[in-house]
Amino acid sequence: MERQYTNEIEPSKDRVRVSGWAHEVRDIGKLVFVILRDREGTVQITFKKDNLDDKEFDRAKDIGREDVIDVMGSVEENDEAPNGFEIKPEEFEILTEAKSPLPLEIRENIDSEMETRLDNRFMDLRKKEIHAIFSFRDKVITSLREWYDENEFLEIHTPIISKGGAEGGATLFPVEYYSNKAYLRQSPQLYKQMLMASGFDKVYEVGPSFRAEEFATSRHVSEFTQWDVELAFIDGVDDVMDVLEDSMKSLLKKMKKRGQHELGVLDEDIEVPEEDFPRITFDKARKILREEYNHVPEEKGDLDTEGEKLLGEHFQEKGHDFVFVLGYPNEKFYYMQEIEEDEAASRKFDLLYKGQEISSGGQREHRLDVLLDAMEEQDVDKSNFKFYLEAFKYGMPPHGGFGVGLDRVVTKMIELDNIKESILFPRDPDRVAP
Ligand code: AMO
Repeated sequence: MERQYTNEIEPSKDRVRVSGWAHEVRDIGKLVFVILRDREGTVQITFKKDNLDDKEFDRAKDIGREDVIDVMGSVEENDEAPNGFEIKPEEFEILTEAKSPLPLEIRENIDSEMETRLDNRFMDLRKKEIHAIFSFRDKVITSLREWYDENEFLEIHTPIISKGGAEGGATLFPVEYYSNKAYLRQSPQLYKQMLMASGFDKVYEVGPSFRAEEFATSRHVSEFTQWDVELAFIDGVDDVMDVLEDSMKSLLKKMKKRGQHELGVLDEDIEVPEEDFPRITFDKARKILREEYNHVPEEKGDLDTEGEKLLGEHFQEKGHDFVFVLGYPNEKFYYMQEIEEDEAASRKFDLLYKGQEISSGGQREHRLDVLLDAMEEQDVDKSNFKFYLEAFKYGMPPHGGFGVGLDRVVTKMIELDNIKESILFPRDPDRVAP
């Protein structure tokens, strides 16, 4: 008989088969109540002494918490059962027994330390709230992919093992590559740009990126999932921001509906942006921080975490969860320099969502001579980028793109405290297992 998920069961006299974990077991003499939990929810199984022969009933009494069980029986209405019905078992198996005590308490209302939870992540993931985060995340990916497919972006897969990194040497993870040294990619940046010279026109890639970040914060991890996009024949950086804005709006709209179940479990809601995302310059952002919050970020070329938070608050008060900041000082060779108002700035933008950067991108420098000068100026070792530079010699169209930190998007959408909550098995400087 085919297995059903608990949320597919309806009260009827028909027989059903369910499999899962014994979430709760209550033995009250002539009755044994087991709450069976599977991926989609829970259902009560009621073993009655009167309905089973003695041997079978004794076996039911042996069921322990978190044992894996398989049950076949009829579904009967019972107002006192959690869903208004219960399964009256006719046949059942204990497929595997769970040892006791459990390494982590997973019943509702019992919180455990983050590190204990991550040490026992397989167990932690059995909790319905934690499970909901990952089914929400799955739906986020489906929704974004739908938008990019509908808008004719080609999904690509570029190498994880690479010769150099586009985001600076300090955060590269080295890999022994036969007799040479290679690195885990920091971003698919170089490859997505090269594909613009191959005529791929509009591409996206969802995959892991790695940063040997030295500090541990609630928004950084060493391995994260990037949603990367690149498009060619753009008229300017606004075309790139339009793609990011439209796809984010579509994501939120879809998730408000599609994620209803998970949002209910997590007691969260989603605000779908009605208006366009404000687009302000980096200089304007610094001015708001200075004049309204007396905040001057330590680094000249960035906003810092506190600055982003304050700027987020500033715009949230005006009804905007999202804000683009455009025209960062040029610190990466691949961004096109100078926007009309400020020659010292680049066409790089960040997108902030609820006071946190969730994406960086911009218009790229597609003119080889200008690109080479920028590399020279920024002391970049060109020999590591030979393969990349080749692509600019034989017809590279104007282009731009961005990378979205998918884990940060999920974290912010459902208001999790730490990015690690949105990652199944997170990596940080102190954790490489499980
Ligand atoms: P950037 O380095 O800003 O840009 O990364 C893009 C986005 O990826 C996420 N992110 C991270 N998330 C978690 N932990 C980290 N350590 C981490 N580092 C980055 C953030 C960030 O906004 N090549 C460019 C993109 C481009 O121009 O196309 C890049 O990687 O959400």
